[in-house]
Amino acid sequence: MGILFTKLFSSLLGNKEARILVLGLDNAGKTTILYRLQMGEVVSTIPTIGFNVETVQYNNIKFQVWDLGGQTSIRPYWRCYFPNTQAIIYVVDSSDTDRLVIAKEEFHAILEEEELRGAVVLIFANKQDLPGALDAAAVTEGLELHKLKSRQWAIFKTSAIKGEGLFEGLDWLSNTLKSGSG
Ligand SMILES: Nc1nc2c(ncn2[C@@H]2O[C@H](COP(=O)(O)OP(=O)(O)OP(=O)(O)O)[C@@H](O)[C@H]2O)c(=O)[nH]1
Ligand SMILES: [Mg+2]
Repeated sequence: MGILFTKLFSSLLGNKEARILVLGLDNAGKTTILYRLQMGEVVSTIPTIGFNVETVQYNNIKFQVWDLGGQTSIRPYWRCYFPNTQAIIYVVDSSDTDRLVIAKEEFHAILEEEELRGAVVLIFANKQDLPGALDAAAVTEGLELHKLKSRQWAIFKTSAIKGEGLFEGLDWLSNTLKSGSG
């Protein structure tokens, strides 16, 4: 009851809440992105075992952002977090061309999950500051984004280290979530 009223009042005030999962292979930059969004700073990270969760208030939306560890042995646990998710931020290390195929396979496996059928997808082609980083078109091709059907998605070039592209992506996400029914 209490939660229902809180939700009702916040939607009357124009405040929405959204549960977001940040997924991607290990070392893609997920944790760096989470804290860049939340604190506006680059923090030093260690590989995530489990998750970090923070609230990011942006454009009248309260994003509850879950950053999950991306190591091979941890990826099977991602699905525990799928229920009630409105959006996925999928982070790719654009300089890690060797593992782009694995990144693609994990990406399409996630999107086959029934629980994520309604989730919108924001892709961050991260680490654009590194030499040899693939551009958005090459990452689009590598992830085979043309295969996405009946799904709202967008890709942005980012550098979490330089703080570039992240809020442009969040703008797209907030506009897309606001225009949806949820
Ligand atoms: N050059 C560069 N390095 C980055 C960028 N984003 C993250 N990194 C670095 O990449 C390394 C891994 O970043 P994390 O944020 O810990 O990666 P993660 O995706 O959370 O990794 P897991 O927790 O293991 O899944 C760190 O050394 C970061 O400083 C970026 O945009 N450019
Ligand atoms: Mg991490």
